[in-house]
Amino acid sequence: MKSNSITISLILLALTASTVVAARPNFLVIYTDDVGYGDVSCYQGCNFKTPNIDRIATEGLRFTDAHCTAATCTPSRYTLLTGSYAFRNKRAKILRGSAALIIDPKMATLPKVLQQSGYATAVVGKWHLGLGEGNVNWNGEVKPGPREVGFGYHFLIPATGDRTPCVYLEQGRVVGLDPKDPIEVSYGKRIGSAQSGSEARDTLKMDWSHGHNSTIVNGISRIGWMTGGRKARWVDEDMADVITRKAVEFIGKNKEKPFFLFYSTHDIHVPRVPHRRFVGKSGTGPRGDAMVQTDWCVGELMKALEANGLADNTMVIFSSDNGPVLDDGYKDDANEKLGDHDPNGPLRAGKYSKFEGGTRVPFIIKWPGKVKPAGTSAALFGQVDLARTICMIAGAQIPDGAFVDSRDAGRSLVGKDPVGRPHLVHEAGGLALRQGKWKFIPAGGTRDRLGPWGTVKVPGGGNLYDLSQDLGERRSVAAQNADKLAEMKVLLQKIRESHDG
Ligand code: NG6
Ligand code: CA
Repeated sequence: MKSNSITISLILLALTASTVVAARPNFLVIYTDDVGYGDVSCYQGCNFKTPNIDRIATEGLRFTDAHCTAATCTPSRYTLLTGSYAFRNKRAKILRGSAALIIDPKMATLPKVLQQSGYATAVVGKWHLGLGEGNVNWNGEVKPGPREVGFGYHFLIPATGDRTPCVYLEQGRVVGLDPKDPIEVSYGKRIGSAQSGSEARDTLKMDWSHGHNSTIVNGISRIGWMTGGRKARWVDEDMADVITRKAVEFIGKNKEKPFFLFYSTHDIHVPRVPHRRFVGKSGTGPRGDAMVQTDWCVGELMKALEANGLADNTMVIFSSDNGPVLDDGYKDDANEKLGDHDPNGPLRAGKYSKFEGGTRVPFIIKWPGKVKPAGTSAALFGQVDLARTICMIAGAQIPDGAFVDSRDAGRSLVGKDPVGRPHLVHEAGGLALRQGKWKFIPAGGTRDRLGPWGTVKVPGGGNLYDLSQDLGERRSVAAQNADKLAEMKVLLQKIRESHDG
């Protein structure tokens, strides 16, 4: 009798445990590259349609004031994964393809905390957070890397599509490397005898406009030098298919356990070379075609969730790593074929800028049963909060001292807090600050427009914008609001000096 009741208790315990495990949601973060506020059709009328992304909004919540941390890639990604503002790490700037890993493997990260609580974790796609300890030997095992910061699986574009090395890295190894044709990468001294993009300019598939004139791979010249690894070099046209297949495989393999998948697209970063299925589909040239391709990839991921019975228990987030850019180094008709498409929507400037267009990006969440369909939220939301918020939702144990700038934004993420963050730092070279409707840009220069750029010189005291009246940041009201300006200057300094993220 006694042993029977023990057996029953054990069964009940096991059932409860498995129910709890099953209830833990999966997280799919779709992190696009250089996609602006106006590049997704549910944000405003685009010249092309993004139906799969729009469907996430129809089934979920679309934020109108959500931000990545910085107006460039590396710092935004660093913050998303570490919950620490990137300005606290001096190395978190646009990295060369030969840069060492900038996340300390001892640091608690979003994937590591989830992994320690039983999640399967993966990053598929663009990395750009450095690899190894400097002077990486690409012919051996490359580490430390994603594995050391908490990703159980990785399949990477190591830096960017426009930087060498132009090969994929899977679980620390270059995919398809022929040991007889070893890879060497250099960001200083020129290596190899192949002609560069400057020398063989008339042979290029896509001409460069600034920079991007070193090693030629797949008919496109890149930043940085690279020799060897000929069979392993990627084909840009296939990149979206390759990484999407890897992500879909990961979903299928991990359907029995909770997972965190960081799917990080190369699109719509330069060079914009979509597969021929998408060429001409947007009517705005390669930049828009790359966006149509991204939308297709999103559709494939959604299908994979549905096919594996995971759609109902997966939180899907769609966002971008910085604002939009047009000519970012290649002559790809981004300006010429733009028509009346508006990559930054109502905002000013984009990538590289302290104006809102630098960091205010599409941010959409779908989480069936938890987030009501077809909503919009005007809450001020920062990707810096994803680390703590996701770990809290997962019920993971967050170590003391982890995620220094990351707040639990769970209520805002599900649409229950219409206000959101009290303040948010915006990094673009220097820092700017949001507080409610106010935007403070300290003295100095910042980029304007979308490439080609102009420079705006912000005068000594700094500029202050009231976004409720002036979303396009056209009229500084610093003189009329001297107290507010002074208060925000002090607050920004305080955040800079202490962990008051
Ligand atoms: C810039 C590159 C630009 C892009 C950017 C990084 C030049 C002239 N420009 O230095 O093309 O690669 O770095 O973009 O080289 S990001 O989205 O990864 O931050
Ligand atoms: Ca980017």
